[in-house]
Amino acid sequence: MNNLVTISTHDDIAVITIDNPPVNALSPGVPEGILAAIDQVNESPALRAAVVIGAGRTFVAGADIKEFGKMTSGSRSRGSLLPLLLRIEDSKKPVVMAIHGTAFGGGLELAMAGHYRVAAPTAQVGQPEVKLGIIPGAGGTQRLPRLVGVAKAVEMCANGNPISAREAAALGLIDQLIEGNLAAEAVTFARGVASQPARKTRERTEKLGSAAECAPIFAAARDLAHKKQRGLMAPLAAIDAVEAATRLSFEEGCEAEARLFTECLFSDQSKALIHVFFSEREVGKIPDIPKETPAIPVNRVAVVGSGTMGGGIAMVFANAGIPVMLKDVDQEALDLGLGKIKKNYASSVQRGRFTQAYVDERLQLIKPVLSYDAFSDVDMVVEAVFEGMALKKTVFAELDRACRSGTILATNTSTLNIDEIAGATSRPESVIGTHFFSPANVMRLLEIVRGKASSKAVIASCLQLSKKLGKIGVLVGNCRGFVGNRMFGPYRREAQFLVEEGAEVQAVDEALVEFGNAMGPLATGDLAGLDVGWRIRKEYRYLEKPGIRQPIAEDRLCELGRFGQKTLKGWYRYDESRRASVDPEVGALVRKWSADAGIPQRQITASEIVDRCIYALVNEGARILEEGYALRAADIDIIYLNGYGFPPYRGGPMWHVDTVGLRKVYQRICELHEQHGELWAPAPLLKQLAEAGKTFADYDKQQLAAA
Ligand code: 3H9
Repeated sequence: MNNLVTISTHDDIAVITIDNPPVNALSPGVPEGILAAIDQVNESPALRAAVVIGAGRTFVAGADIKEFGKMTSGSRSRGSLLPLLLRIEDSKKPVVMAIHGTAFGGGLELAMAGHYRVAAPTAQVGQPEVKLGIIPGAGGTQRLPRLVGVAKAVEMCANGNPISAREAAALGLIDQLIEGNLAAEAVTFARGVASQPARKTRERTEKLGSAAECAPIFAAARDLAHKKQRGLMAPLAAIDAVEAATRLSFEEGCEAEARLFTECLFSDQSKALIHVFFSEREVGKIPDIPKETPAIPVNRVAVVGSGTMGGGIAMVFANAGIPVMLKDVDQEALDLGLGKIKKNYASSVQRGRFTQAYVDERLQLIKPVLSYDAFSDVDMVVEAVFEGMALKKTVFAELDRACRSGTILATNTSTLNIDEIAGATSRPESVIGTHFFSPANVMRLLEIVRGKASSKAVIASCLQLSKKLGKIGVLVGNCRGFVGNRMFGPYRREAQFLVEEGAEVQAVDEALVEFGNAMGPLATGDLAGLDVGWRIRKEYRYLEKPGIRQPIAEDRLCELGRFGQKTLKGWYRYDESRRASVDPEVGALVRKWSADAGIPQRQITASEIVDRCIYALVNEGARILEEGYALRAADIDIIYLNGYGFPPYRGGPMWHVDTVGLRKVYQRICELHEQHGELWAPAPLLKQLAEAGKTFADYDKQQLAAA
C-alpha cells in the first residue's frame, strides 16, 4: 500500500480506501496500492473478504487522463491496468466494490473486476471513454456485456452516457443498493458473502448471446453512430470491441480491445477531445478573479424583452429552478412571447424530453409583467430587447432607476459596446454582457462580456451562474462581435466571396459539413436570418475602409426580401416545413452580380473552400488573442465547439491549426494574402508562433506561467 490506498480492518473484513483527490483517478500508484491491499487480505488468516471504497466525494472516476499525454506507443501504462484487474478478480477472498459518486471508465472497469458491487442509490456508473476519443482499455468492453447484456453494453460504450445506480441494479451490474452508511453496510454485505465462492465476471457468458442474435444489435449501433457521432472513430471502435466479446474468448477479446484502444489513444481525435475535456475545466479559471471572489447570489431574476432570445433566456432560468419575471412593452407582445415559450415546452413534452408536470412547474416560475415596478427585489436583470444602441440605453436607464444597488445588470447584446450601454447607468460596475446563443434554452455557450468597469463580484457571479444554468460560461473582452461573432464575420465573408468567385452555394456548405461542422456557413445565415447581418452592416458601413473588397451577394439577396428561412427564401429555397433545396435562381443572380462587379469566375475545390473559411476564422482568432479579448486559445476553442457547431474531434479551431502545423497554416495564409490582398494579412501572433515553431497551446502555457 501507499499514501493513495489505505487498509483498515473491521473484525474479519478489510476496508480498502482509495484516497486520490479530487476524483480518485487511477493515477500511478493507485492500482498497485489496491492490489497490494488485496494480497494482504489473501495472506491474512483473520480476514475473510474485502470492501474497496473511495474516500471523499466519489468512487473512482476513471484512469488519470493527465497521464494519457505522457504515453507513447511503446508505453506500458495501459498494459499495466488490465493484468492488475485480473489479479484482483483472481483474489480467493471475495472483493466487494462499494460505489458512491461516479464509477466511470477505469473506475467501472475496476468495479467489474470485483466479485460484487454495492452502491449508493445516487451513484452513477458508465464508460465515458468515447467522449475522450478512446474506448475502455482495461477489459470494460469485455466485462460489461457479461454483466448487462450486449445491447446495453454497446449503448453504454458507444455513446458514453452514464446510467444511474438504480438502472445498473436492475440490469444486474450492481448487486445491492445501499440507502444508509455505504461503508458500514458494505462491510455487512461482505460478511454475508464471505463464505461463498467468489464468482469472476470474466467467466460469465450467460448474457453474451449468439453471433446471430447479436448481429442486428451491432448493425443498429453502427448506424446510430454514423448518424449521431458523425466523423468520430471511437464509437465505432467501441462497438467493434464489444462485438469481439461475443465472438472471442475473454483473453482474445481483451487483445482486440487493446489494439482498438491503442489506435484511438494515439489518434488526433483523442488528443483533441482530451484537450476539450481540460479546456472546459480551465475556462472558468480567471487569473485576476480567484475562486474565493465573493459572488452575488442569484435567486430572483428579470428578463426584459419577450422575443425569441428573451423567451429562451427566461426558459433557461426557469429550467434551473430560478423564478423569473418576463417584461415587455405591451400585453400583445407578452402574449406572443409566452405563447412561443409554451409551444417550445409542448414540443419538448412531445419529444419526451420533459414531462408535463415538469413543464407546468417551469411555467409557474415565469411571471409576465408590463412594468419595471417589481424589479426592485431582483438579483439580476438580463436585457434582451432589439439590437439598437438607443433602445438599449433607454432600457438601462430605466433599470438604473428600478433596481436596487447590487443588482447585476446584464445585456444580451451580440454586437454592441458594453461600456457605452453601462454609461447609461450610474453604476457601470454592475453592468456586464451575457451573450446567450440561439436557441438560448438549447445552446450550451454563454459569452460573458467583461466591460471596462464590470466588478469582479459581478463577473464571478456570472461565471458561477453559468454552471447553475447548465451553460459553459467563457469570459471575453468587449470588442465588436466579442469573440465568437467577430471571428464568424471573416468566416462567412469568405464563404460569400467563394460563391461570388464561382463556387456553388451547396458546394461551399458541403465542404464545411464534410470538414465536420454541424452546418455550412450559408445555411447558417439562412437559419439566423440574413437580414440581421444586413442591418448591422448598414449601421456600421461608415467603418468600412474604402478600396477593401466587401461581399455583395448577401446584401443583394436581402434587398430582394430573401432573408433566409423566415421568408422561405435566402441562399436556399425552403418548403413550409423548412426543408432546404438548391435555388437555381440564386446561382444565376450571383453570377450576374459578380459579372457586374468584374469578379473573375473559376473552378474552386473543396479544399480551397475549407482553407479559406477556416483559416479566416483562425487568423481573426489569433488577433483576438493577441489583443487580449480572449484569455486563452483554448477559450476560443470552447466558444466554437459550444456555440458554432465546430466538430469536437478537431478540438476547436485553434487546436485544429496546431494539429495541422502553424508553419503550414501561416504559409497558406501568406499565399492567400498575396492572392486576395489586405483582408488576409496574417495576424502578427500567428506569424510569431509559426516562425518560432510554436503552437497556440504553447502560447496558452506561456500566458498561464506569466499570470
Ligand atoms: C479511462 O478511464 C480509460 C480506462 O478505460 C482505462 C484505460 C487503461 N483524470 O469535472 P470536474 C479532474 S478514461 C484526471 O470539475 P465534477 C478535473 O480535471 C477516463 N483528472 O468535477 C478537475 O480538475 P481541476 C474515464 C480528472 O464534480 C477535477 O478533477 N473517465 C479526471 O463536475 C474535478 O473535475 C472519465 O472520462 C480524470 N479521470 O465532475 C471521467 N476526472 O479541478 C471524467 C476529473 O484541476 N471526469 N478530473 O480543474 C468527469 O466526468 C467528471 O470530472 C466527474 C466529476 C463527473 C468525475
